[in-house]
Amino acid sequence: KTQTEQLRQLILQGRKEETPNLTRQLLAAKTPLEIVNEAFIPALDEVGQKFEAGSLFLPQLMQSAEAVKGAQEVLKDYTAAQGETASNQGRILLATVAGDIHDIGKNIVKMIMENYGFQVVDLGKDVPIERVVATIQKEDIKLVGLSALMTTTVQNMKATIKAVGDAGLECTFIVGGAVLNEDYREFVGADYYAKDALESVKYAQAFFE
Ligand code: B1M
Repeated sequence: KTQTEQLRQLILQGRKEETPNLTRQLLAAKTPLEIVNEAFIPALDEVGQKFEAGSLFLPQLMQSAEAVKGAQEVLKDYTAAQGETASNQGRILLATVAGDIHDIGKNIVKMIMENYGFQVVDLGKDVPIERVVATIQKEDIKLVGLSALMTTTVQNMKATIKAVGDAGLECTFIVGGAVLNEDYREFVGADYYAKDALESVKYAQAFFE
């Protein structure tokens, strides 16, 4: 078995004590983004499918998420130590919308954006609409990335974007998250749909050019 396959298995089994170490070893051969794309995402997708099919339950889903979080910390430390990139590429606010506590994807986007020299104002998860509006105003934010993982919370994404407009603030919105697609982007009134972290970087670079 390859190490990548082993990491996938550890995540599936929710073995959170073991994922950081294996991730550290894998960094000798893979980039952080390769580890995300080849191990984290496929494993979490499989966990999500099994959860939906009822062959795996919430405690296991949580264990798998924990196993990824530990591994992600390793990637974060690694990229931070590498980070000699210019850090004035522009500023972006990131938030997982109200009602939604999924933040693994948002945190990956944050890590990669920082790695590319963007300054990230991270409001975290389950962020109240008023808090997004107030921060944009206070920090004079022009580019916003919103994450939503559930069909139910896509509504709050739309409401957040609308509230920013209603407050008379002009922002460009990039949206992402497992359930998002071009149709949802249009529905919520965002400017861009980013399918992953690198696409987010691409839109941010174009925005600040
Ligand atoms: Co939940 N969950 N979960 N979950 N969970 C999903 C989303 C689900 C699809 C699983 C399923 O049933 N198949 C389902 C939603 C169904 C739907 O609405 N269609 C679901 C559900 C139902 C729930 C609960 C309601 C379960 C319950 O309690 N009964 C509950 C929700 C609670 C709440 O939010 N109010 C819940 C809870 C959890 C955990 C806490 C256990 C855990 C989250 C831990 C955490 O994030 N801290 C969890 C997990 C892990 C998942 C799955 C398995 C994996 C999500 C993930 O992290 N993916 C997920 C199934 C799935 O997605 N396959 C599922 C990996 C991550 C890297 O991908 O977030 O898509 P993603 O991010 C990508 C891109 O989308 C993009 O870049 C990232 C990197 O490539 N991107 C952006 C994301 N955000 C962006 C923002 C940007 C740009 C790009 O802005 C610039």
